[in-house]
Amino acid sequence: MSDSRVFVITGASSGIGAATAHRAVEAGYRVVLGARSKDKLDALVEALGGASHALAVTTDVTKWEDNEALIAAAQDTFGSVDVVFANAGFGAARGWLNETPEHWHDMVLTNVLGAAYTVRAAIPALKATKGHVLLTGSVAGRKALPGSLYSSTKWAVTGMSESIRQDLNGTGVRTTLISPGGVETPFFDNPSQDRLEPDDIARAVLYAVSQPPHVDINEIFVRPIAQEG
Ligand code: NJP
Repeated sequence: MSDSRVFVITGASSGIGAATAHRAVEAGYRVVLGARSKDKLDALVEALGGASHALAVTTDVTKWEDNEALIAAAQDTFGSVDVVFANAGFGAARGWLNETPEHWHDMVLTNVLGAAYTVRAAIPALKATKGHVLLTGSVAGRKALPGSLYSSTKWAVTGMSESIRQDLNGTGVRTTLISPGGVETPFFDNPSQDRLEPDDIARAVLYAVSQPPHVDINEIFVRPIAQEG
């Protein structure tokens, strides 16, 4: 794989996004890291080998102009955009009365509109490179979880991924939905040994992007071996 290929990741400051950045650099990509936490992104750039391998761009995916700036920074600094991983997102307490309306507001905007904005901003660049779109869905986007608006947002991402795939059909751009089960990340407040590691998902992402150009892995669904639901 050429080392000129460029991999943009949102939600890159921790968990699945950060683990994917490590695997992408290992595979020869240069990575562009988007999230709101500048300090974490700067530390990750250092851990990935510095400015020749990685670029940090402070990004709030709910803001359209931040998504435009993320893609522009990737093109200006590294020359192209080959992969975009719309991964930023977070959850909420289950139960229709158990979370604040403000938290719901921010979660829906981040998980749904944020992902749509990131892909929208990237499409012209991806068409030019016959690149690859990946979105982080969830097991919760394949089965309804009780009292979970989070689950509803991930059902939206499941549908969004297929909508994007059909919209880009024939352009050479590939689309992959990554649907994880439980992964041990800051997503959860309580630690558990029964979950996947972020690197387990990162390897799935790299599997999808490393296929020959005529192969489009449309969805990868990964659960830990002990997950019931
Ligand atoms: O969690 P975490 P994961 N704009 O908390 C960022 C899905 N998922 O890796 O902005 C830009 O380590 C946040 O950064 P910061 C999950 O729904 C997970 O597990 O600096 N970025 C951080 O980098 C999500 O879509 C599990 O606070 C924003 C990242 O998002 C994806 O996996 C299971 C942002 C979250 O990283 C990654 O989550 C599953 C914004 N407005 C799906 N808001 C699981 N862990 O079990 C947040 O099925 N971020």
